[in-house]
Amino acid sequence: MEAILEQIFNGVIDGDQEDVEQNVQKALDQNLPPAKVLNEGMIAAMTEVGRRFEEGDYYVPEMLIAARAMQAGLAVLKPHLLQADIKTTGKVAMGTVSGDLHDIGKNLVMMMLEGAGFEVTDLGTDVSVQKFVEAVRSGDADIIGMSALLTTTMSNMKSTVDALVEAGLRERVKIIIGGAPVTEEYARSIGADGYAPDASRAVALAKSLMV
Ligand code: B12
Repeated sequence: MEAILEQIFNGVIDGDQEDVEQNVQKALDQNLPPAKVLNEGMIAAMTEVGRRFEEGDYYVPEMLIAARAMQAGLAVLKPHLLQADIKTTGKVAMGTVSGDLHDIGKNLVMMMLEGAGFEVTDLGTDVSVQKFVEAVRSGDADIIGMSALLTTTMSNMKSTVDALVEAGLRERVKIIIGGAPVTEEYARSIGADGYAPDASRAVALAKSLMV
């Protein structure tokens, strides 16, 4: 791995915001592809952070400062992940489901969707079923995107799909879901229109649902 990617990886793990910002900029100056910086530097680091948490080597505060460092790096990377002059292909409203505060993955998916020309509304984190339903009712979304990182909050995706059916709004919108514990099979089982394991495949999925 390029030395600079290793430095970014270590910076995220150590939660060193300034270091990550500077090294992401350096990597871009060295003409490394933004997607490589993202995947091999930052996302790989968050996977390692998750592993350390699972092993009991990291606690919530370490996880949190790593997340902040990742977000600082993402801010530097964002303009480079976006491509200019693309026509809008649809409206997406994205949120992390009720009870869940993880938003790095959601934000990344939103960034990539924006880059692909979608008009994206951020419903935030800890989004209630009602708020998702309102976003559809108000006509602000062709697609609803739900993110969940906890096995305990995933079921709120099903509650949202069920509430949309009950409100007679299900046919008006496509529903896509994602997040670490979510699977294709789960998406099918709750009646969502699709699942994607990462942000670039989320874009391909959203595009495929707009045709
Ligand atoms: C950072 C982090 C935190 C941060 C979050 C900061 C933030 N602003 O997001 C903080 C410290 C707050 C946190 C808190 C907690 N966390 Co946490 N956290 C993580 C960690 C390390 C990384 C998550 C992350 O950002 N990954 C990087 C992003 C880029 O990946 P991603 O989110 O998976 O998103 C990608 C895809 O999934 C997909 N995607 C995501 N959303 C969507 C949506 C759609 C529509 C689509 C199509 C695709 C898609 O595309 C994304 C981009 O490629 C994970 C470990 C892990 N490996 O996931 C644990 C993890 C998710 N946390 C965990 C736990 C247990 C908790 C806490 C309960 C800990 C505690 N005791 O308090 C709390 C819960 C707080 C709450 N109510 O939400 C567990 C969950 C276990 C489980 N199975 O339920 C994990 C898996 C750690 C572990 N290995 O045990 N956490």
